Amino acid sequence: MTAFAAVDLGASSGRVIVGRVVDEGDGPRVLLHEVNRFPNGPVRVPTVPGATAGAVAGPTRETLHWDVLALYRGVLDGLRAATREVGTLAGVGIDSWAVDVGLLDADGALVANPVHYRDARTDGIPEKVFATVPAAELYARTGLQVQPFNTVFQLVAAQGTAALASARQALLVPDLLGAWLTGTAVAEVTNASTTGLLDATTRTWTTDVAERLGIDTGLLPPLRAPGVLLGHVRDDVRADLGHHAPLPVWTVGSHDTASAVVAVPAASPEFAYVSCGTWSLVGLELDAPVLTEASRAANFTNEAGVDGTVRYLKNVMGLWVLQETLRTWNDAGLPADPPDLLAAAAQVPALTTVVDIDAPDFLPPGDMPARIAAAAVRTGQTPPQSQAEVVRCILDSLALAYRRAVRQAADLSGRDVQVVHVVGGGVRNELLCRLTADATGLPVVAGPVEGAALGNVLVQARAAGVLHGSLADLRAAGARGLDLRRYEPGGPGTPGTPHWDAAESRLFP
Ligand code: LFR
Repeated sequence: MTAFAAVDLGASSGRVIVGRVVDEGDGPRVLLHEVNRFPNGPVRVPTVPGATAGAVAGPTRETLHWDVLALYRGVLDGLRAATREVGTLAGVGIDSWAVDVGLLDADGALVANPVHYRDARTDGIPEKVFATVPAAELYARTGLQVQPFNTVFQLVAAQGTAALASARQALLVPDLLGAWLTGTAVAEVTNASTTGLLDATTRTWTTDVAERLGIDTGLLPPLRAPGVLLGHVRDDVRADLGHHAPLPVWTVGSHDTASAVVAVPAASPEFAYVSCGTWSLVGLELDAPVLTEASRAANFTNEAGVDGTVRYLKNVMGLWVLQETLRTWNDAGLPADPPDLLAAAAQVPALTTVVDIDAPDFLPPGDMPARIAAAAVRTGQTPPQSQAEVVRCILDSLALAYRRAVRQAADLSGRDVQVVHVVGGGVRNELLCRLTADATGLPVVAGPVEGAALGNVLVQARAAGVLHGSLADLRAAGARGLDLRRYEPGGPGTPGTPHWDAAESRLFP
């Protein structure tokens, strides 16, 4: 038995998970055990007027930040717990959400807490960038979807700030934590592909584009592929963890979605996936990017996957809308128990109200039920009234968005799709899985829940020489012993595929 620690940081919680690779004669498989879970979330912080003595105070601004030091503590606590549990770890791998960076100054010290991708500082920035580098040119180079939070837009938004002026290096969140553990600063390529500064074909930095946008290319660290040695945990940290042997840190698909896609238990290439957590990432795994104008118009992204694959996908707003809805109700003193609400939502007639769940209104934190009501009114529908109706509207709208994304991805890439794999927290949402099968008209295979952590461990295990072979071999090891559930279109409580056709043409004429 060999054990690895997967650090998987999500938008609402961070986790450290021990993955044991075991083989009882029927081939290797991975057993996961969570050893630490800690909360994560945005912290809204104001600037303080007059922070510079003698300066004329500007208007106070508020910025959404991540509390990255609390995350680092959670990671260290988790690695300590993992060491207590298994004695000696064969490695550590780190993945998290994408795009956000920590800036380091000339001393290598963190300048400020990373800004959260849901902060409004990038409002209007994409348009400003496109005036210098046209959107079509950027897409042809980077293959990246336009999301206001892409790192390139964040760096342009930060121009003129004291923080950026003092920055010498910009590290994506997993790379920042990896640098703190090992002292080695790199940009792991799957996550680097979400910056808007990586060439989709050559997988090198587009330094010429950065220069045209006035971005200091010195901020961009050397690139590293997933599945290599980053370095060893520094001796002082290792002593503090109680880990006696040298402790390697391996690069993995440090973009959580890249790790989740590694863990998709697909048996043939003709699959689509929904990596379903705070976001739902819906798409295909391809061998080469799709950089056509039609693909750009549909805002599909070509993010880098493990082993040179391309994650051709669309960001669907995801369970975030449900999470924020529950938070809004909770703050208002209304019942907000997910199992009860989901059971009630299952009783609501399907497709009564559907909204474009990917509309920009749903991106920032806030009162989602009010935004859903406004979206319903805008499209000539009756807003959902009861809490159950609101939840049902969210789930129907998500399933409709998954259906559109799967079909568009297949059309734009020419890939045939036979099955939809749902991985991540959404696996637990039976109603959503049923609706997804019905909406797409395809069987849904749900599992694993901890997709990103499993993919993280699989890539580490191969780097360490414990597993061998291709991505397909890793997937087979990951799938062995998983408890997968299959849903067919036309399941109980679903309206049938023709009703989704009608809803789609009503909402997206
Ligand atoms: C999912 C995810 C998405 C990315 C979004 C923001 O956790 O990594 O893939 O678009 O978060 O970083």
